[in-house]
Amino acid sequence: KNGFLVRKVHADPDGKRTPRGKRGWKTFYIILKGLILYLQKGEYRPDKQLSEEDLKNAVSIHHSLAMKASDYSKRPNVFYLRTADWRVYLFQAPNAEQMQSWITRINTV
Ligand code: I3P
Repeated sequence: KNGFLVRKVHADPDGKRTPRGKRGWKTFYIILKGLILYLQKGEYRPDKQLSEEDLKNAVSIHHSLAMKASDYSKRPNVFYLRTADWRVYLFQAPNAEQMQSWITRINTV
């Protein structure tokens, strides 16, 4: 599954609160391949290679949990992703259907 999502980093490994200055929302083209969520920055092209920075942004979704961010009201269609090493991300989807589709895909790989 691929598509554009807006990401906010909420917690770093071990659940440590992500420091100010690194908590902003950023748009990525997301590619879910196996157990890895690749986050590609910049303009999307089908033939584009993942950059070194894109690989650093990649997230393992092995033993992760995605769920609707019902307590987050500043933006619509936002879901949480909590990873096995207790990072927490917020992702904003373009609509409710896409949000649900990402949650289901992440939780059922
Ligand atoms: C963050 C940015 C986020 C905001 C976050 C800020 O600043 O303004 O949009 O989250 O608030 O810390 P920076 O880009 O300098 O990291 P919200 O959009 O959810 O308000 P937070 O620290 O309360 O999460």
